[in-house]
Amino acid sequence: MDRIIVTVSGILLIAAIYRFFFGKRETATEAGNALTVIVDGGYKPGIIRISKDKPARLTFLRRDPNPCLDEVVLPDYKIREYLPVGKPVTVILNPPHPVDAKIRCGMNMFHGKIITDE
Ligand SMILES: [Cu+2]
Repeated sequence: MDRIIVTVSGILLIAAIYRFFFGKRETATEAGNALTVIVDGGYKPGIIRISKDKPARLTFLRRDPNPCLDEVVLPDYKIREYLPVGKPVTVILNPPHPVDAKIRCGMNMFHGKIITDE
């Protein structure tokens, strides 16, 4: 019996480790026409999928007073916006969209990502 428990917990542990390193950490959230991104210890959702040929409207709502998150930068769109705490800020991303666009804070410490539909 003990041996079974050890074997089973061993297998579960290996599965957990495998998932940690190789599993998809976060799936993309479809933005549709508009999406609100919560800025709180990072960007939530962290991976946003937008339509290839359509403008996308992203509203950043900052809840985190950490000064690190004062600004949101979308370098691929040449956008840099100040985010007051609790006040939503909307940016419009116009096509052509880069395949993989970055979202980051002003100091390049927090990151998110925008990907496009094929
Ligand atoms: Cu920062």
